[in-house]
Amino acid sequence: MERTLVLIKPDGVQRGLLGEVISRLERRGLRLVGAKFMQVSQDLAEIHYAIHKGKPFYNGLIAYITSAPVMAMVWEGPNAIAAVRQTMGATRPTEAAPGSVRHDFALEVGRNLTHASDSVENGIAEVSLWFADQELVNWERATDSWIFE
Ligand code: DAT
Ligand code: MG
Repeated sequence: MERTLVLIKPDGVQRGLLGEVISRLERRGLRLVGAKFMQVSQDLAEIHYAIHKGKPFYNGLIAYITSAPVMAMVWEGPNAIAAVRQTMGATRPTEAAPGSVRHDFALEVGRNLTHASDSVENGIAEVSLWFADQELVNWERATDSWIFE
């Protein structure tokens, strides 16, 4: 079972797309493990996006993610990393597959609505960066055996 950190970024919150994005992840069959609505601090933003430090878009990226609240979540399931990246779509909305969140609701790479971990290892690291252990809920869903083989 994989776990992925999902953020609905400030544009998604401001545009009232929380329900839309969460609904897609629920319908996909993923299981919610943790969620919090929060303002991102400068420190957290810089650690989360450390890999992009020095790139031309870095300052704008930090300003964007700290500009308004985000919805931070952990979702789990078999192949959760690939499944959620697919549901969100490619980084550039104009390259995102039709039917994906970024295709259906976004136009610009700097306003692409969501974040999702890009590997199992980064999923583990990002979940522990954003959530304390006691904020995560281990539970079984009544429908699990109809979704997880
Ligand atoms: P993703 O969010 O799909 O994992 P990423 O990790 O490569 O993409 O980049 C993180 C975020 O940085 C991305 O969601 C939007 C922004 N970004 C990436 N490349 C960019 C670019 N060339 N110009 C502007 N913003 C960019
Ligand atoms: Mg990324």
